[in-house]
Amino acid sequence: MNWDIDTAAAVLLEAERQRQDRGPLTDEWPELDLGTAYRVQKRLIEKKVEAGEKVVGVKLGLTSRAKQERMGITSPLTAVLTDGYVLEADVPIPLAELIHPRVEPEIVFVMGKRLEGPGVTAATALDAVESVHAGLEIIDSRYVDFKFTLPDVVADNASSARFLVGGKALSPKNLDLALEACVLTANGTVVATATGAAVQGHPAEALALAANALAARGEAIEAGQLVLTGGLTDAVFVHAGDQIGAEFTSLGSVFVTAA
Ligand code: 0L1
Ligand code: MG
Repeated sequence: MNWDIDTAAAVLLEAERQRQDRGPLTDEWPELDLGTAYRVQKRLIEKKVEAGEKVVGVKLGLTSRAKQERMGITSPLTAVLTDGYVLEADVPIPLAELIHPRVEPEIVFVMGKRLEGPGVTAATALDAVESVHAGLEIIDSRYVDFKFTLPDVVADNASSARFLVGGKALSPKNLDLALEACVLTANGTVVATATGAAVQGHPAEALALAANALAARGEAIEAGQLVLTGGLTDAVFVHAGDQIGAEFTSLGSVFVTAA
């Protein structure tokens, strides 16, 4: 194959649509560097938008040590959320549409103001946040066994598949998000715990990181957009009939089942 940005985006999109995992792009296209991978990700999102989806926000990935250790990658990354990834409350994870989904707990921001780097700090980032929510992200790498390099996973829009956001909305002003505790449960059993500090020391640090990284590519986080700040814990595999929950001290609980 003669690899270029458009071909790589089309191959990854087809893998997602056909539920067909594949080897890392970098095995066949070793020249795929990080800058090129973000251009593949951008093209992949353009293709989703051309097919009718709308961009609704941004997500960070690999912001916690638990996730970095699991994936063997130490750099956080950003990806794009579209409405095609939204899982409405009480709708089960559609296993028939996914390859090998895993679920992870997230702290989610809804932006009140536009946030544009460079030079964004955690304090200025938090000032732009309208509300904070509990969330769950369903990830589904298009690569066999979730095995990838950083450029591979960036090109694959950070394994994005579905996400849901809890209905409880809190102002960030009265919260200490570093101390916000989260328990991840699978069928009622605790499988992992963390506090918000797991996400870059504070989820607002992750938000600032995203704004500054996007600025380097000429982009910003818009008012009204959602930001998933990254899995607090490792992600758990999910099978038919499972119920996964993210239970937070202040942000409330979010549950999802798989069907
Ligand atoms: O929130 C996250 O850390 C998502 C990382 C995406 C990469 C993956 O774990 O497949
Ligand atoms: Mg995530």
